Amino acid sequence: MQGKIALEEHFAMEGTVHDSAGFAPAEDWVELKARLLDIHDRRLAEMDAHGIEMMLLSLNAPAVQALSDRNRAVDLSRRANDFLAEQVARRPDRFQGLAALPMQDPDAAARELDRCASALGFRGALVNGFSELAGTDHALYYDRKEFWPFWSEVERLGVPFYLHPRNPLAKDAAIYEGHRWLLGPTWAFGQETAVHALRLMGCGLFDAHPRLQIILGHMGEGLPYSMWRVDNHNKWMRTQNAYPARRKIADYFRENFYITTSGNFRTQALIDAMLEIGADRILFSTDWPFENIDHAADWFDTAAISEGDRLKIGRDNARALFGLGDA
Ligand code: GRE
Ligand code: ZN
Repeated sequence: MQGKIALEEHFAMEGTVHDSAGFAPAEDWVELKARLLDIHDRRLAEMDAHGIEMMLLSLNAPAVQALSDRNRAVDLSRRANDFLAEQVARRPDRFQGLAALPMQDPDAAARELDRCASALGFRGALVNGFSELAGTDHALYYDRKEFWPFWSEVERLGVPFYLHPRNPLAKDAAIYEGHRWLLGPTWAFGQETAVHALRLMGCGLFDAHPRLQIILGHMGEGLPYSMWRVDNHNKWMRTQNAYPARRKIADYFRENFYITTSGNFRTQALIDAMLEIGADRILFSTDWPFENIDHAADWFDTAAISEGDRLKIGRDNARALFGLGDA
């Protein structure tokens, strides 16, 4: 399929690229690093070769979210977003931006999102999971009340928020002890991000802000496959889930979430997602440079789905969600 739009597509700056070093064996790091630091050469050639017209770019992980100093988080976000805006300005027909945000300071994050959406023309934000903050030894998840004014601003601006994975803090990762292969994209990324998304759904955020739209990668981080069980376990018991939100979790999933195909190039999983969240809320993505563009595109272009659904997932849903026009 020609004209695809992809939106979990990462770049790095010299100051953040080392955050990705632990995710490649030494012999592949040279390649991964070069891919992360490139925007206009290899990346564009890969896009041309595989029918990707547009990438929405975002900073690598965990970057801003791992800076426990609030001021450094604010500073890195600004620098990354200014850098990205310059890159986008060189090829606005092929690249658009998603903002990095200093969630360690919710007011500053709201202001930075406003600046990115208004002054820089970015299409939304991509945040790498929970944030760390000096003075607290725990992960800050965004269902906490101090983030609700931030969410109010996201809703007002009408831009999507991509909740991207990161690994759990070491103190929360006992289950992976002695099994480090389960960290990262194998399993821990999905577990971490799915629980964060469920916290957002259960806390009542979407009752207060029904127009918020959250994007999850990796075919929904396992949530489509488990959505029925979340709401329907132990049905005979008089009390099931006790949470502040008013509606079933699946209602929020279907109305306040989109998912992408990033790094999960499997037709069986896509069809399950289509049956749970619907083809209107699934968006093509690759997860370059961690995944290969040819692996993503060759799979998607020939996946056994209808051509109408392919056009929606490959391009039209993203156009509508991000206001990318009909060019
Ligand atoms: C990502 O950000 O998408 C990512 C990493 C590390 C390994 C795999 C991966 O940051 O997809
Ligand atoms: Zn990613």
